[in-house]
Amino acid sequence: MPRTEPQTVLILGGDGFCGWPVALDQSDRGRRVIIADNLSRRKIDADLGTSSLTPIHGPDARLAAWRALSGRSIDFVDLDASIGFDGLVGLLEEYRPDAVVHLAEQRSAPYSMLTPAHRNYSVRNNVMATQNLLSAISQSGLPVHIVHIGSVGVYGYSSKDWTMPEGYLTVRVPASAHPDREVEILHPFEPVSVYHLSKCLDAQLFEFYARHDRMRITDLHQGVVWGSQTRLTSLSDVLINRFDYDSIFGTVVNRFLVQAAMGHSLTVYGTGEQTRAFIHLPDAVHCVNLALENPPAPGQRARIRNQVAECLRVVDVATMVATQTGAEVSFVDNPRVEDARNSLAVANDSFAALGFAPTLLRDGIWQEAVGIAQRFRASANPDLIQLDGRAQCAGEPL
Ligand code: USQ
Repeated sequence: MPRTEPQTVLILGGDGFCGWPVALDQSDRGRRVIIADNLSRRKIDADLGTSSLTPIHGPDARLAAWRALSGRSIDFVDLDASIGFDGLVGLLEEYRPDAVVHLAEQRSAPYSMLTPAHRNYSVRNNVMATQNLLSAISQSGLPVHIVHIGSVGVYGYSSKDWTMPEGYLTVRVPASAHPDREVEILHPFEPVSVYHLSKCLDAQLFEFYARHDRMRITDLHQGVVWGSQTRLTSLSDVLINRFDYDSIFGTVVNRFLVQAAMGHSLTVYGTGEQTRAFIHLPDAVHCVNLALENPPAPGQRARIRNQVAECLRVVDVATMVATQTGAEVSFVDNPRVEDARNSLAVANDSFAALGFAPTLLRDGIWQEAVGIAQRFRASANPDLIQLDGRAQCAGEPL
């Protein structure tokens, strides 16, 4: 399939941690961008008593600042994709987007495991947002390319002595004729949380709609994101992106950076021998664009790309941050249900073939350590470092 330039891009979840920098990047490329978001991430903060380290402005202020700085407009629509099927159909009819970037999902593994209500919310919200989008596109008949942010964790994290392939596995099936037949199947799922389970269910929906409705779908299996800003979110404090460091939504590298800036020791869970895949936020934004410009053809199976730069053990990440900042490393009881140690290697050949040259943590961590975490450290709240999420959310999730 030749490289294509989408003209109009609808971004579901464009108010979130990855969605906002993707929206700015797409607008900066001269594309018409529409954000649809129900601001649920901000509402979850209010429920949990958490907040971004960086003070984030509301959508109207952000979009006005972007317009003033760039001369470009981004439309904003308040829409909950998990219940807004008619709204999605209306958006597709009104804007006729070439592509939809789908990030309208609850993205925290710990949040998805807080209570039965949070488990149910995570599955209902994530799966129904995906189903509504696919069903709305099917109804519209438009040749929309969907780019979805999935997760490496749908496969579990144990690739032992092989490299995790990009979504599909070749298996040998005993056949009546000799030799046995080789077929490619979706890589078996082994989710480690209800959140990851919701991404597995998404993947099954993509398999169906790509095959049955000839829909063009790219599923990006993304690793743990580190860093919080891009060139464009750094243009003005009104455009600044969120930076989570609490124990429910904060991802591990960013938590360590804030902990170091606060003079807190780095909270390595267990022995820190959990190996995870990582990617820098600006690289993740770049990869979304590469995926948008390189869609699968109609009738092809869902294209799965691993959006990953490298695999590292948590303890090695902590050592890197400690070396750069002088912070102490502490080993605390692991509040999560996960393997104490695992080996993991993840293929990223498909993005490498498109020219992706990732920033590695060892090359970028110093910049992050002296950057935003230092600047806003005075507003960091120590109570968020180890939050008792269950106590925080007596009520129902959204
Ligand atoms: N960890 C610590 N100390 C901390 C926080 C985390 O040792 O203070 C450990 C965790 O136990 C875990 C690892 O660091 O073993 C990664 O945890 P994380 O919170 O950074 O990331 P995770 O829960 O896996 O989820 C994040 C995003 C999710 C994305 C996923 C990619 O929230 O949206 O899908 O990373 S992946 O892990 O590859 O599935």
